[in-house]
Amino acid sequence: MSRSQTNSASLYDRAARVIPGGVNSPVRAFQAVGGEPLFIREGDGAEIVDADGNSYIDYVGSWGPLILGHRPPVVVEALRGVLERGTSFGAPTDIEVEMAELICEVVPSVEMVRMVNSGTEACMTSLRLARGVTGRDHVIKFNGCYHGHSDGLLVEAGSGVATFGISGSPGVPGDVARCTASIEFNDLDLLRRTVDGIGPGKVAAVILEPVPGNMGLVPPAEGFLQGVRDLCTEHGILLIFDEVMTGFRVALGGAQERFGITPDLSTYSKVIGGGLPVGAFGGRAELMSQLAPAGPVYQAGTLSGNPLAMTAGLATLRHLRDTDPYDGLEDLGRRWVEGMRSAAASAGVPATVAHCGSMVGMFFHPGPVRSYAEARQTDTELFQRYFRGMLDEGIYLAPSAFEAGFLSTRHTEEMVDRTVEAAGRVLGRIS
Ligand code: KE4
Repeated sequence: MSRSQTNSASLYDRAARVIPGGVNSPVRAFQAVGGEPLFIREGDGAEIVDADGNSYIDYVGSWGPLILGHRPPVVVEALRGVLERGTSFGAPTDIEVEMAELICEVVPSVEMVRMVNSGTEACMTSLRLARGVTGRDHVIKFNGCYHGHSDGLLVEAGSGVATFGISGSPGVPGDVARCTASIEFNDLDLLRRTVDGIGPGKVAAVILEPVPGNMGLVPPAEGFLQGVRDLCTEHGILLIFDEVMTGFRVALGGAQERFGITPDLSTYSKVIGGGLPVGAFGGRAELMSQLAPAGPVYQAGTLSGNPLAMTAGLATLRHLRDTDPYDGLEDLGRRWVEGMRSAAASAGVPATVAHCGSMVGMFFHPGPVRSYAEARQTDTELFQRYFRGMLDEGIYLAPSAFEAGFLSTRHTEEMVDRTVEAAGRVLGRIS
């Protein structure tokens, strides 16, 4: 049953005239799944309603921030309160001190934290800090891991053992890309050879998503994260955990708590803003105190620590700390995986299904899927048809085979079961 999309279509037509691609972030354009994007009118709990009044169970959750679902009362009430004080002062406030204190309380590796306005800014600046502190220029990232769109991180694997990156986008100078190597995830030997290939004392940082969600969900292999940590320690390389997606989601203390790894720097966004624009990065005081105005590494932001974003984020993090929903989210993620595995098997569709807490993922491929190279071998054409079928069933998935899904504290077992039943019907029809 195809649902009316008249209003979305006319909004998209207008948008395309005045916004590049009709959207303010490329993945929203549905290019990876075909057709035109839905325009969303409102959200409540685990559900959203589009411009034509169609409702969906939402597994995007604004790409991760909404771990408490849409319009959680604790956040809405807190925002109502802070609006009585104002929206922005361009001066320090008590709220951002409380936010910094809470992050430092919950994440042992973070002794100091700087607020910014996006995950891109957090990752970009954490690299600048790592280079400034070590005096080294090269950084290593992993294919399929996304750390925002700053020049030094929009880099693809170069030729051979990727000691030198190549620009992943027009506008990124080759000289910038050459300082970033991008290699396959879950391959410790390749990382060791890449560090050796670049040369001693040259690599400032290794940055990674500890549980990648930007190539689809690809969990770290047993021992991989510890191996990266040990290799960085051995070579005086700073390890940066990009916890923009995993932070406060896969555990209160993020992936570093879940896997027991201590990075040198960590980046955040999404959950810590409760749906408002925010980013942050933090680490040991000896590193963070090198940032302006305390130290020489420059970084700044007009709206950094914005009272509205801090208020929404604080309300979210305090609620997570005080209610500890993580066991429930883990159980729901497991239910989703078991249901999806069974639905795919019943339809005779090879699938690799995984979760890490409330992050979920399904590849149409017998698996295993341990890297971006393997993720790209999955059946993306089948995913397109699956995505469309699920939309018709009232299930809103990320519009790309290379994204993760997100559960919230407002998703119920009944919703997950309904989603699994829908998947069974759709896969039975399209395979
Ligand atoms: P932003 O600049 O989009 O706030 O954050 C960049 C970023 C950094 N690190 C990780 C691990 C991320 O997942 C992201 C952004 N995530 C994507 C979703 N895959 C945002 C969606 C979009 O680009 O519209």
